[in-house]
Parts: sequence; C-alpha cells; structure tokens
Amino acid sequence: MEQPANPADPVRLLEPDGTLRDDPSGLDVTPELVRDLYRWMRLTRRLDTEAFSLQRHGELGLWAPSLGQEAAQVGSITALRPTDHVFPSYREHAAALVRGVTPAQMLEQWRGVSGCGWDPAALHLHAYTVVLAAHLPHATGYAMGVQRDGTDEVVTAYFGDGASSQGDANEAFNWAAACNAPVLFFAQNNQYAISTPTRLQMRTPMHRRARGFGLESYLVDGNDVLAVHAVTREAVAHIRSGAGPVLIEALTYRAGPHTSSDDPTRYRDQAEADAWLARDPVARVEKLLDARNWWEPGWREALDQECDRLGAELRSAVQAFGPVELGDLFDTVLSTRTDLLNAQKADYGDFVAGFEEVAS
Ligand SMILES: Cc1ncc(C[n+]2csc(CCOP(=O)(O)OP(=O)(O)O)c2C)c(N)n1
Repeated sequence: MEQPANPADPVRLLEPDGTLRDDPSGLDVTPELVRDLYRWMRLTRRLDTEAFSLQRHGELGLWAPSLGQEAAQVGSITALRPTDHVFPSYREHAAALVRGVTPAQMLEQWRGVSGCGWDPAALHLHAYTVVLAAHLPHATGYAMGVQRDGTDEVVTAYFGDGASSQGDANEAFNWAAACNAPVLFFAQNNQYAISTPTRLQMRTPMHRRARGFGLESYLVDGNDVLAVHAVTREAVAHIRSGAGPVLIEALTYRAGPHTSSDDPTRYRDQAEADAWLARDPVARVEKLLDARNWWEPGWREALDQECDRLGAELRSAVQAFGPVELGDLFDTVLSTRTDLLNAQKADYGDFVAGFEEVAS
C-alpha cells in the first residue's frame, strides 16, 4: 500500500464527513463489507455501554470501556482468520465479540467470577491481560512456536501507547524482528495511559520506533474502520507470506474514562473530547451508508433489535452469576498451594468472619 507522503499522516480512506477517498489500498469497499463492519461496531458499542451501566449498578467490580475505539478493534480483528491466535490487553471487547465470546463469558472476569470466561484455545483468543505488555513476549513466543510448526498462522497482540513504554514491549519487538516471528503488534494509541498523555510519554511515535527494531510499520487513522481493515489485511498478508513481523499504530481516542474507577475530567479538556467526538468512528460509517444509500430496507431496524437483545442478554447473564467467594483467589495464584498461601487464606477467612460477628 502506498503510504502518505508525510510519514506523520495516517492512512485514511474515509473522511470524518463520510466521504470515501480514492482507494489506494486495493480494498473493495462494497455495501456488504461496510454494513458488516458497522454491525460489529454497533454491537461492540452496545456491549460497552451496557456493561458500563451494569458496573454503575454495582453488578460488576470494574469495566474498561472501549467507547471510541470500535473502528481500530473491528477493522483489525475482522482482517484476521478466526484461527489466528490473538493476545488482547483488557479493552478489546470487539475482538472478543467477533471471536464468539458470549455475554456471560465476557462478564465473568469483570464480575470476579473467574480469571477468564472463555476457552482461549477454542476461540484462539487469549485471556485478557491487565499487566501491561506482559502478553507481548507471550505473543512473540507463541509466534515462534507457530514458525516451528510450519503453519501460516499470524499471531496478533493488542496493546496501548502506555504499554509500549514497558521493557516487555521493547524486548518483544526486538526478539520478534530478530527471529522474523509471524506476529502483528497492533497498537491503539488512544492518546492516554490513564492520565498521562502520549506526548509526555514518548519522543518518537510507536510506528517510527518500530522501524528501529526492524519491524515493518504503519500509521493509520484508528477511527476509520475501512483504513484499519485495509492496512491490517495488508500487514497480515505480509506476515503470512513469511516476510516478518509488523507494527500498526492506530490513532484513536479513548472517549470514556480509563476504567469505571477513573474521572477523565480531572486531566483533560472537554474541548479535546468534543474535537474527537466529531471523528466518531460509528457516525462516520453512518454518513457513508447515508450518502451512498447503502442501507438495505429493514436492516438498520433489525440491527437495533439485535443490539437490544445483546443488552438484555448481558443484563440477564449478570443476574445468573452465583456469589463470588473471594477466598477462592488464593487457590489460583500458583498451580500448587504453598504454606504461605494457605496461611493467607486462613487469615482472610478470619477477617471475613470478624464482620459476621459484628453483624450478629
Ligand atoms: C506493569 C503495569 N504497570 C502499571 C499498571 C497500571 N495500569 C493499568 S492500565 C495503565 C495505563 C495503560 O495505558 P495504555 O497502555 O495506553 O492502554 P489504555 O489503557 O489506554 O488502553 C496503567 C499504568 C499495570 N496494569 N501494569
């Protein structure tokens, strides 16, 4: 793909006003493709807003919103084969939806019922990883295994701008390049690592740093689902052909708080958030569908109903969970129980029992 002449310009196919640029990517922009990508973005948005509300109702311990990042996630995950193994961070809810994670499976971790609600091997989707960048060496190692198996699988790791500062990320980039591992590093630069803006965190943007490690790289408008899809398709074809690892930096914006525990009004201006709202990834595709008259009769209404059904499924899934027994956490820290863990579990039991005495 011909990249923009100015390396600081992201690849873009769809303007914020819904105008389609001349397509330099070989992407066949059909109404079916646009509707499919739009459908996944709408479902992701519904999952996200519903789960956030459930957290506010006290049903979930925490939620990390994907609001505003739907195009970066949907455009990329749909460019992979369902059998390409994916290592997400913790807000790639679109990737989970596309891979077939059910509403109940999705909420298990955020409710505290389990460490991961789905079977990573069956869905080719690894567990969410909260320890920043810890999964990038895992993805690189997994890709080296793929290489030795001799298959043409492509491994993808999602991470954020903040995670790129971790040692683990830099080790993974270097090792992947040195070993020509079949791995795609997909960076969502959502402008913030909690309250730290990207500009305070790095001098050289991620897509340029990637080149120093020997990775191919792209900078893409992460709020343009068509551009993300086109760039990811090209990167994946490159990796699958054995030509080596790639890093994609998708410029996007975390429209909501970092998590349900965060208040972004304490560290960023409303004017900035408003400017990004004008580049909303879902509205942009709606404008294209409107301009081309690419809606099928009744299709949009059916999608609204599908979103409502997803919302209802999430609400009933959360009601069906049993009580959370926090003491069980001590059983899953290590594969074998140690005296120290047993003692800590016993202390925790005494601590909880102390509250029961006070209540009685
Ligand atoms: C090793 C490690 N250090 C610190 C944290 C605390 N922490 C959680 S999320 C986060 C910011 C991550 O920002 P970024 O990588 O840009 O991803 P985003 O949350 O914006 O998607 C931090 C510092 C952590 N989870 N892991």
